[in-house]
Amino acid sequence: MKETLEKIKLQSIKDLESVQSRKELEELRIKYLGKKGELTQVLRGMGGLSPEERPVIGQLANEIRDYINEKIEETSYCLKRKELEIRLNSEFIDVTMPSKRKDLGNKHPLTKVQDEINQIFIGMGFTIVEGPEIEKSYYNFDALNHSKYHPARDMQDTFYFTEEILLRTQTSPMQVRTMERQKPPIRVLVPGKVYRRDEIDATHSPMFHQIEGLVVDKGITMANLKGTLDVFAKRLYGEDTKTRFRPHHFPFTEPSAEMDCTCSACMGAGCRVCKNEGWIEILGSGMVHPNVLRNCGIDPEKYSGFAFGMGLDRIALLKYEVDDLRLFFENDKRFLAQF
Ligand code: 2NM
Repeated sequence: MKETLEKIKLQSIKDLESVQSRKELEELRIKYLGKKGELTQVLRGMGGLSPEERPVIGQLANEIRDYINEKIEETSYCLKRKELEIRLNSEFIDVTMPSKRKDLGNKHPLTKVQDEINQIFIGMGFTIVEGPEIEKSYYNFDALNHSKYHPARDMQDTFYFTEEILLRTQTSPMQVRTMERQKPPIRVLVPGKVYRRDEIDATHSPMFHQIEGLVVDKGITMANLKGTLDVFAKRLYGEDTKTRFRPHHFPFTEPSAEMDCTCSACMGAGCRVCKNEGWIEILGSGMVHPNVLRNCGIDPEKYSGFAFGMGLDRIALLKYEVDDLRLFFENDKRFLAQF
């Protein structure tokens, strides 16, 4: 039995030397120390030994078991180290390597034109204000001098929640709110989304963008209106741009005028962009109606003002020579990435 044990010890040393993986090591552990392992068998057979032999063989068997256990742990540790080393080498990260280019995106063309227009008016002392898209019909129509029978109030043209609550059709309700809470001098620009019941096509959308401006102070005249808007046109389209004003009608201004600019594509010579007119209509304007000032608690005997409004979408279409408004709202990255 002693010889068997010595043989087991020698064999286990050999086996342990040739072990290549932790799986093989585990197999080896089972081979010697498992339930049916070689050493376990020997220990089981000790019942047949004489009382003198038993402690001697027992001690030797225990020594060999401890020895094999120790060797297995040692080998296991070495194998783990080796595996780690291999992983560290193969999973090496070069932190100095340039990163993959991220798709950064860019500003929407409408946002770009909006920012540009905001900057021009900020440069002339205007403050940008924004307000609710869900409005009271009082702010959208009544306060702005629209008669009870004005066609824009029709259910066919405006999105109503109730008789009193609607989606604003212009940003001027915010100008009323501004005049209600702020004493002149007032110089504000109100950009934002507006809503009208339109069928979608290349030039119409039920949601679009407006920019309206308002100036109220003592002694404001049509000359201030024309001067301010002429400077705006020159800043937006270039210093050579000329403007002209044509009489018009709006409920909230009197007198009212529409402003045209010389076409920036052909400098007034006539081209595809201006449909051979040489001029492009870009905004509506006028002197704020005394009724509107009164509705907002401003005395029209003391103060006067001018206001104007323009469609951002149309200005952007012209600027980038895009021929379909829907492209601005479809959010196709291939289109938007061009700006
Ligand atoms: C326009 C044209 C003309 C306008 C008037 C006002 C207010 F609140 F002062 F009465 N805000 N915006 C106005 C005037 C808007 O858009 C084509």
